[in-house]
Amino acid sequence: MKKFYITTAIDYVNAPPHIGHAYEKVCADTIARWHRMKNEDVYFLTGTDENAQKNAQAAREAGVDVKKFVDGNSKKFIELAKLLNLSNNDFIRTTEKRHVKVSQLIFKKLYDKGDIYKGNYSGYYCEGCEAFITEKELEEGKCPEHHIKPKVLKEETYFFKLSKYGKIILKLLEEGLVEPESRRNEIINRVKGGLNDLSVTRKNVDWGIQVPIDQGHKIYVWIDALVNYISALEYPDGELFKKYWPADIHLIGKGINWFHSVIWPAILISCEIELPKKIFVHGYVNIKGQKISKSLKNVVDPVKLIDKYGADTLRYFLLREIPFGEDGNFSQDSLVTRFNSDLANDLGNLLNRTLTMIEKYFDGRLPEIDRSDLSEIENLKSKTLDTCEQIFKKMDALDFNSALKRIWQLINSANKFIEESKPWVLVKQDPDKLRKVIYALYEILRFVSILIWPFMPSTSDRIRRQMGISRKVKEDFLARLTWGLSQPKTKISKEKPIFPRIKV
Ligand code: ME8
Repeated sequence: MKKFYITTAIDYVNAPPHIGHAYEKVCADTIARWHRMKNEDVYFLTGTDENAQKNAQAAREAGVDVKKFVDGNSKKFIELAKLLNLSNNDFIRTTEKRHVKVSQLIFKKLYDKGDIYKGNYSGYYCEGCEAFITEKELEEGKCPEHHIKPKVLKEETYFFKLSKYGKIILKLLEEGLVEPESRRNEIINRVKGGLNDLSVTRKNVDWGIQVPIDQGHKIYVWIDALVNYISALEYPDGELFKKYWPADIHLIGKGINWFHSVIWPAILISCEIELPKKIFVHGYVNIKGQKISKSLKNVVDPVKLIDKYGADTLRYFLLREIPFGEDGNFSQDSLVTRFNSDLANDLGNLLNRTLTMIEKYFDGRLPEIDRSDLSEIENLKSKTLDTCEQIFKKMDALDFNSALKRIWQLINSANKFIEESKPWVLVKQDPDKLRKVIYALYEILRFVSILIWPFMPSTSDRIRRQMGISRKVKEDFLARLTWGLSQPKTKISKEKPIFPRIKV
């Protein structure tokens, strides 16, 4: 069985999760489920980044003990993962012992390799990024990502010899480590400008992981954060590490590309650990074109949206609306518009109409058909199989919104087929054809229930339950995408509409 290891970024716990966090996790879950459907042995990791100074700062501002504060917020991320119906195998918190141990081990390995030396850092530090920032990168004296003035730091520190790895990292990037190409080129250009050694410890801070070779320093948070991808697998001796490493995909947002595409590979090379296969960089969810930020007071709470519209609606909206790799906008108005058109009108109606006809014309059981001549539904069959083929390609390219578009084209052809074949006329004039029409519609719905599973797993379950199919979509379901597997006489059990229209 082919293994597939996918990770997300681990989120800072200086505040509760926002919709951008939900977006990344939903994308990763969709990829994980897609690979499960391909019968691969998937390991999906997510978690929280807890040792950052910005977490400690937020706790101080809230007047709460730092550990209590991060525990409280981390819980909200764990809760969100459940509410979003994520299929993660593990959730790592970087304050856990298992993580601290491996972070210290990696630091020690870098030191033993001769890649760490003591020196003095003097320059800027952006607490939003938790990153050292050069004068050249500032825009009007502020960090371009967080629009805040960086701190001026002058302190003793240990440096990691990042500069030593410039050439090899450039080669890796040119070989395609990072996708999409535009994000890869950004980093290539920066690396060509030369790499500076990186300050990897902080003095005079009391929150963070102890440097193993010097009691007076804490490990710079990005060094420990990146290590989560292997500490969760119990590097170096754990069975999980042996089985799943290297990661097949590190899924991250565009703001943290540098850390993953340059610093992480350098650490791994220094420690003689295999490199991840791909780093996929997604865009941002913006609000009215603006970045989500506390200071702009435009933070959207995904939990409230899930309460109001359901997890699958939010998942569908994010995956359908935002082309993967690009930025996109969120607004409740567009979510409701999509809900009413795509979910209530197109998918909900197709299910409802088809099941109503099975109830009305066939006493609630899928009719038997004469398989010797299926010419009347041949066109629909080939459209369905062709759609599947195209979707497979889109899914492998992580082009979710095109894959969803294709599924919806199929749904709409089925709706059109109802209009054109007029079952209410056939019932009197051509019962034989009616049976075939109904069978074809039911088959398409069965295909749809499988194809939407990576995107909307509970909707898939709900559709299948109403269709009388007891087996839930899981592993190896691609083989079920074969036309004609639906069993005549299957008893359906129609329920209330799955997506009742929202009044605007
Ligand atoms: O960067 N839209 O944590 P984080 C989409 N702890 N994605 C967004 C986003 C938005 N509006 N805002 C943030 C960190 N993200 C580090 C990661 S990994 C070893 C350490 C993405 O809470 C962001 O790019 O700021 C990142 O991938 C993830 O959410 C966590 O962001």
